[in-house]
Amino acid sequence: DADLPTVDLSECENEAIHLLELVQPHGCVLILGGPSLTVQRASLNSGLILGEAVEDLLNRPINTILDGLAVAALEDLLERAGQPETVPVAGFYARSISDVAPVPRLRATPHRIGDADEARLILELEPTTESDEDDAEESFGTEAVAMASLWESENLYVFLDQTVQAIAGLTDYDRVMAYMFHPDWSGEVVAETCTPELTPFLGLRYPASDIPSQARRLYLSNRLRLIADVGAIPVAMTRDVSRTDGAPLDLGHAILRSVSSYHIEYLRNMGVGATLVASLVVDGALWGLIACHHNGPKALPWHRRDAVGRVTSRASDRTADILSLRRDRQNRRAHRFLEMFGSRVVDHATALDALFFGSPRLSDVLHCDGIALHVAGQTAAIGNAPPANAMSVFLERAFQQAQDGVFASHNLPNTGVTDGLDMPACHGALVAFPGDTPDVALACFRDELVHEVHWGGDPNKAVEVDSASNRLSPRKSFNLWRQEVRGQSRPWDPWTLTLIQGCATLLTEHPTTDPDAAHGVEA
Ligand code: BLA
Repeated sequence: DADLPTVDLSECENEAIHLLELVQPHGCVLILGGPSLTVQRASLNSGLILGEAVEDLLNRPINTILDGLAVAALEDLLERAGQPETVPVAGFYARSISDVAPVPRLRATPHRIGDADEARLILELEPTTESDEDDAEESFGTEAVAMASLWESENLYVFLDQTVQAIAGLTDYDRVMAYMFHPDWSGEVVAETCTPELTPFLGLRYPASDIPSQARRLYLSNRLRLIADVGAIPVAMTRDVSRTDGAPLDLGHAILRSVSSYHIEYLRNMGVGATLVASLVVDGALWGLIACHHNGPKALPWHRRDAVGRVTSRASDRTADILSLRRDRQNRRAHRFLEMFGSRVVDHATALDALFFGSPRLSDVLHCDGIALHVAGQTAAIGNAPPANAMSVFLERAFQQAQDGVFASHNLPNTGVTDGLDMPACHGALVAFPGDTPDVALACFRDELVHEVHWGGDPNKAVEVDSASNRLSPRKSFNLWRQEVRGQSRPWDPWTLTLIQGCATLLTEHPTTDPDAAHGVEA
């Protein structure tokens, strides 16, 4: 909502972060294809992890490299290409066959890429230890307790607070946050737990450019990302021995994908050593993130990471429930008011009596500072409404911008509808046009609400342009930056649009909708 300077962000937005062909060095990636699942490409560190020269891994069937591998399950996964996904293949343990392998045990996680005719598997291998495997059981216990705690509160912020506590208990990250997107894709830390040495981020806002749109799109389908070491040097892939088309490899769903260097720079500037981020998805849209930071490197073992995925998925569902309960409550309240208002309209001599007298009044329910009813060039108003000489022009312009017969703005100067009009006191307006003309309108107005937004770093300098290279880079400081927001009112919730539309319709059905009949409440 804030008016921020415009930098050309296409450099950030256009980076194909799923096609960088780089992986994090704490594991390795093999690309398998063909009937015997031969290695077509490998991350350059695969040799190091599997105890063989990486060139020697290429063109080899996977069962000559790994032991204890669920090869049948892998073949099945490959064959199911093009069919609706049924049972996904979970990860499993494997061993390197090479007797010089430095790592005895591996966690293997496969997923399929490509369509039916050129399907391949991405097999991700992460070194694991026996104690990791033993920890899996304890992790399940902690997860069960975490899951149970998510059902205790119907208050969104209390619930999110319980969620970040639960995830901190499960993972031991130094900072765990719930990050909520605003309609303009800026975001806010709405729940947090962190170690006492860290400065809390709770309540801070971050501009939309911190998380570009292609990243937000990816996070909708790939709902969990881990950066084990912000300082790690990414590893490239070998050539592809199966094809020469040069089509880039899509690592969008690989947990070992190495992330954008812009984001690495961002985390360095923030002093973060490792992260784990899971998506909160509500009604099919990215609603927020559970973001975990660690001061130093941290590769959370797979079973705890999966647990975070499951807890976050349940937290998404719970968020949806809480928001829908809230919407239901608001809609019921609006509905009750409309019923009462309907009978009042019938009982009163005039529509204006119904509108301006009785209890509760529309202005109380809508929390507005002025109301005007406009019929055929005549306006009756109470409270802080535009003067009569501004009204017709205002309504005509608002009508042009109305959607489904309603105009709503909490930032009138920005919409242009008040240009040149003498209505300095009105900063927000909600207007319903029950007919298909601007001649009949019910309008509510809100005064300015001066407030402060606390940003994590100056949002005017969110993105810096390096003058030498012309390359964009994230800001260096994330210290509290206070912005005083003027010229705006409190925003209008969706239910207020329904309510004013309902009232306007009821009023026009009243036979005496005639502003001249007002009891001395003329503007
Ligand atoms: C990604 N930026 C991200 C992600 C977060 C943030 C959470 C997702 C990382 C993930 O899921 O692993 C931002 N991190 C934050 C914020 C907080 C936090 C706001 O902890 C608040 C506490 N970023 C920039 C600039 C560019 C940029 C200038 O600031 C581009 C020029 C890019 N950010 C950028 C990109 C990604 C990203 C490209 C995607 C990284 C990837 O998945 O490869």
